[in-house]
Amino acid sequence: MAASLSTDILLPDATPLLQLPKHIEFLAKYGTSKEDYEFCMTEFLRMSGMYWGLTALDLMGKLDSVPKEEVIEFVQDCFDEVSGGFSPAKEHDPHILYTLSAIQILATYDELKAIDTTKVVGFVQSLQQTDGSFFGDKWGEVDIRFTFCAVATLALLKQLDAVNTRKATDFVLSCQNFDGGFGSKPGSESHAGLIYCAVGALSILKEVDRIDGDLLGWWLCERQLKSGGFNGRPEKLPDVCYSWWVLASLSILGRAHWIDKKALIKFILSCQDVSTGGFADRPGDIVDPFHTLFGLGALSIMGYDGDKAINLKKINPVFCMSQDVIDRLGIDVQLP
Ligand code: GRG
Ligand code: ZN
Repeated sequence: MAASLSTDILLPDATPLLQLPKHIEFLAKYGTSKEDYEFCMTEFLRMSGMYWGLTALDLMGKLDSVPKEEVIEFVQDCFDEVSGGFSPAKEHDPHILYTLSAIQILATYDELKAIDTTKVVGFVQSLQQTDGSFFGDKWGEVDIRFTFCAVATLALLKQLDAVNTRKATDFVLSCQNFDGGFGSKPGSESHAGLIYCAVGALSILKEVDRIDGDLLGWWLCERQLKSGGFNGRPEKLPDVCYSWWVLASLSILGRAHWIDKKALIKFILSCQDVSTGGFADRPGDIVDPFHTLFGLGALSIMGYDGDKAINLKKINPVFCMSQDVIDRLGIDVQLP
């Protein structure tokens, strides 16, 4: 366990219980007053914001606490019929990040029929480059995040063969560093979020065996600090979202039991705001749907069930969606 207090935090003395009814209330209310400062400032990522909130609600069995028709209409309004991609909000440009979020939302609602999915497949295809990498959109930025989004979108649509999967695998492997981790592109610094993208993509591509799970597993375990939380790279502060990026990666590698589970649970529970509901990155910070999903997601991977009235559903570590949705679609990825 790596630790130096300058890059760690002290937890409050008392650890709150898991506040599922509060989290449901927080997410169901989020965005209902469209004038809220924070809501306005996050328009550029609205589609992903909806995916985070809806998936968290689904994990708590409360997807019905938001009006489904309004959500589907929003997703349809963000569909660009010309390119086949989705934008984060109306009047914005399509991008692979929001295309995956849109497809995840529709898949969760069992409403993939609400759009022309052949156009979406065409959009993803159009982004693949000759070295196997993917652009995020027409402007040509390359990042391993976009590879994950591309293969995850196609897998959810059961169209993985529409792209060159051998080259996509080669590109992912080319982003691996000497320390066992992965960066955003070849030669870039290892980071837990990007490792999740690499390992998740390899799981979908059924090529997890191409990496050294012990070496990468060790790098990931070293992200756990004395507080119990994980950071995303050495010498950085712990943050609840890394509970997901690190633990989901370890889970895909079959090494989730390598961490101190009790300490991580304590850290995650300490990041709840017990009066407003929701999780923050660290104890006492402002809560948001992003950290709420990834806090609950990590608890679900660990099988944590602190509330008798509401159970957390099982989450799929690759797609970050309820396992029952992945089962309903009959999607098969490589897991231990
Ligand atoms: C479906 C769950 C899901 C994800 C879609 C977009 C995506 C795929 C994954 C994002 C992965 C991620 C969090 C990447 C982070 C990239 C990065 C280099 C962040 C650095 O951020 P800093 O410097 O954070 O603000 P730290 O914690 O390192 O200080
Ligand atoms: Zn975070």
